[in-house]
Amino acid sequence: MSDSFAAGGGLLSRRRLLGGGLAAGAVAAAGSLGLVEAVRAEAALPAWQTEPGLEVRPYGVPDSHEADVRRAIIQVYKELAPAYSFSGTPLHRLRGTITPSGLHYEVHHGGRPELDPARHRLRIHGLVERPLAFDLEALERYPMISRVHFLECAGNSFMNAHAEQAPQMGCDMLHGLVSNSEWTGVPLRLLLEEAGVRPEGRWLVAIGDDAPGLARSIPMEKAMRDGMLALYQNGERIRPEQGYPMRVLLPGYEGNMNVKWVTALQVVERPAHTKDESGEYTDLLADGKVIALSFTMGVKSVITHPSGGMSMSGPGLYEISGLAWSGTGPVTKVEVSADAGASWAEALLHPPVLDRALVRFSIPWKWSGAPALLQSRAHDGSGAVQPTRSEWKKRYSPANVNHNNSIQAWRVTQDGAVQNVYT
Ligand SMILES: Nc1nc2c(c(=O)[nH]1)N[C@H]1C(S)=C(S)[C@@H](COP(=O)(O)O)O[C@H]1N2
Ligand SMILES: [Mo]
Repeated sequence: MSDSFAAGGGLLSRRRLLGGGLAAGAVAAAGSLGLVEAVRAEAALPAWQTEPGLEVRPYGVPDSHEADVRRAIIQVYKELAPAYSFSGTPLHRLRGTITPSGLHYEVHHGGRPELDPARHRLRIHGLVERPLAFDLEALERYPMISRVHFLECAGNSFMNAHAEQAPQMGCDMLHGLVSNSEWTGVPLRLLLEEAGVRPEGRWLVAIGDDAPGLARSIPMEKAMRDGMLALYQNGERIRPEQGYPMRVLLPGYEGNMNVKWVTALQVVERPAHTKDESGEYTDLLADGKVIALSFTMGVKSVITHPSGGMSMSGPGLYEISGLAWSGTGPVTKVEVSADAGASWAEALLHPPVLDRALVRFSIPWKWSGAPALLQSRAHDGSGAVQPTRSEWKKRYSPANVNHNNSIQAWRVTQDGAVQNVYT
């Protein structure tokens, strides 16, 4: 079978591996086990074959050998404010697209409150006909919807925006502030319609019941279109880290607008310019202007396999795999380059390709063993294309760290190390 290259640097047609006939070489070692050893190995039966297994348990956890698959905790003001923390999903240790709930990324501005679900209330007040308060029991009686959506912190990939030298870190530290879950809850529209929004009520201020009382202004039109009061995450009640017992979910919008532990929705005429939106989440542009309220996350992709900190075990066939997403709609195309951007080949998008959810892409790659530069570039249905790092830097002030959706470059060295580089 001759190789059909799809682009330079050894990229093969994205359909190639699915056709079969190309063993990646990993299984070859098993065949080298001699007959005598094989027989001896069979003779000594391990305990788990001769005795009953362990007792059943009411709630499962990952195997003990997987204990190092965990979130990377980043406390940028560790001394001053340890409760202000980020923890990145180990994207490079996961496959598929759904983030296990225990590994969903976290951003806490003031730590995680421990709320009593029996006492928690969601109030809808302000410019409404009937101010309402809901407890969890009442909300359980409303019709619910389920949607798979990504959530991404506006500050995701900030280290690559910011640091002079490309930081040597893995996907968890660099890009781990994005996760993907199936969220289930009550459409905000149902609750708002019950309260009766007055015509002048064009905005909502959502307020969280944590120490910083994180608050964000949300366009009423967005809340009515596809906003959700999420109560469940991947089938079970939302984790404490994700806002137990309830959070706002605004598909495609920057993470901080998805207010956790939400306790109030105040209907107002115009944006409140809360501390959270007038400070940290204002985007600074190159020309000195700002985007005071920026909502939608840009089109983006990250190669997770191989990625920073990994090492390749010699030349041969590999599958390049990664994740892509856009806050605007479904990803339509991901291209991969293995020759520093000289040529690009289209990767396979693994179904289902959902609206504002993570999608897995892959492409087979025959690594010659020479130094290589791997990059991925995502497109969405609005025609938006992921920018290069220099294009992205041109748009924003050097002080801006939010909304870095620029193309990531991984260098593979001759000895198989994978490093983060700026191009
Ligand atoms: N009440 C409250 N809501 C909050 C936050 C917070 O600190 N307090 N952090 C916000 C930020 S900055 C992000 S990116 C997302 C993170 O959601 P997650 O921790 O479930 O991943 O929640 C947002 N909602
Ligand atoms: Mo965030």
